[in-house]
Amino acid sequence: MIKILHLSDIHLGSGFSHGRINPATGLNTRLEDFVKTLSICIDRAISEPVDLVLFGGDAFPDATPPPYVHEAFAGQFRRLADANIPTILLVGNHDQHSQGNGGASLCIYRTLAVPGFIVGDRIKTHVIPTINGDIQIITLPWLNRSTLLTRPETEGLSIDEINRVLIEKLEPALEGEIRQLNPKLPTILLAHLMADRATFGAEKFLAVGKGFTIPMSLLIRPEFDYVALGHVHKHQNLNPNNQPPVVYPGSIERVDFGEEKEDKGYIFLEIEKGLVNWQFCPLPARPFRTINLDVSEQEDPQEYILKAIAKKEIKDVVIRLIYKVRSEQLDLINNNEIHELLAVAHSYTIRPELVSQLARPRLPELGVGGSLDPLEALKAYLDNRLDLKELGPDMLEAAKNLLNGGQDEDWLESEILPDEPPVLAELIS
Ligand SMILES: [Mn+2]
Repeated sequence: MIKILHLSDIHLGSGFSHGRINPATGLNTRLEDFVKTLSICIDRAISEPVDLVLFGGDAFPDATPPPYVHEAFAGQFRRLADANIPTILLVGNHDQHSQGNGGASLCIYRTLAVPGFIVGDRIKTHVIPTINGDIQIITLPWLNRSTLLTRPETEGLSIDEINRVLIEKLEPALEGEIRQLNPKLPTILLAHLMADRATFGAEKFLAVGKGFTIPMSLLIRPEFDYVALGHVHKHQNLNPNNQPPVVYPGSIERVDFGEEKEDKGYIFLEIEKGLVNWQFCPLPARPFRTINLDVSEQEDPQEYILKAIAKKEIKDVVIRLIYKVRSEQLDLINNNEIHELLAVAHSYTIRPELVSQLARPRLPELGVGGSLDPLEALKAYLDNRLDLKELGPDMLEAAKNLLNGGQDEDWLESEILPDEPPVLAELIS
């Protein structure tokens, strides 16, 4: 079987705000974290050794990273070249230069003719010879409107329409690659894209209404033994019946707090024609933790905050403390104490959120949020205004009259009632 390591979304050089400068190296600690995690992937590839490394795209936060970040990336991938491990670097959306074509940040590997390295910046099939047999990889980089479409083709079109035209162009291009595949060889589609079934965190669908999504039917094909994806930072297999597996490995380190609850890792797989075993291998990415508190009803907000922090594992963790507080409580908060307690965290931010007096329900019987029946609201108001007791019945009567569109108030109905709300199907199509 052919052994492959599939990793994606390295984003080297991002998330510096969650780190600090390491005085020993002068580098941001988050760059060092990312390099360390990446080196664990490369170590595994070399120690196996694997026959091929597939990188699913998004090497850096953008196409023009500073030279020292570029060098840190190259320093790790160079080890694969030294070990004679073929490597495909696919171009993701973050690798593309906004002005130009192709993968500006990764094309240097082709220009330098790094042995065994392929830059996947176009739709193309690559046959890779390995000691365990040949394998064919179709590369499908991130598509943008200038990849497949000319300007006149997209002029005046909405994002959804462009998405449709893009897929109409992609389908035959991909089909063309599939038709010329060698049916005897194991086959992988390596693609940087948003699949329309991908989810985000708490199973929210990422793709809804965002445009530029690729239908699953283009990915689930009997010709593919494995579909190696990049782009979504949460690890997931989009095709649970595994025929073929359609896998996002996810990012290797947490880029921001949106990834707080996600496991980070890479995929190790063994493949031959018609058979694939794959496994998600967790990486010791630095943990992120949000401490979310509401101290607005606390008598001793300071004590409450300190106790809540003490209960959490914060050593070497990236911490975000958010607490809701009333403005008149601010004098009770001693920031120095909080800073002292958080000092063992890798880094931290503190965000007090002022609870507006107006936002607090003054009539608890009306509840918080939700929609109110105007008459119920008026009744509750009158019940709380003893001075209006005698006027109460008349006011209610007048209000009912108004709401029923009494006398000359016909315009109320036609002007104020909103149009029929759109049905859900329209919202998500
Ligand atoms: Mn991406």
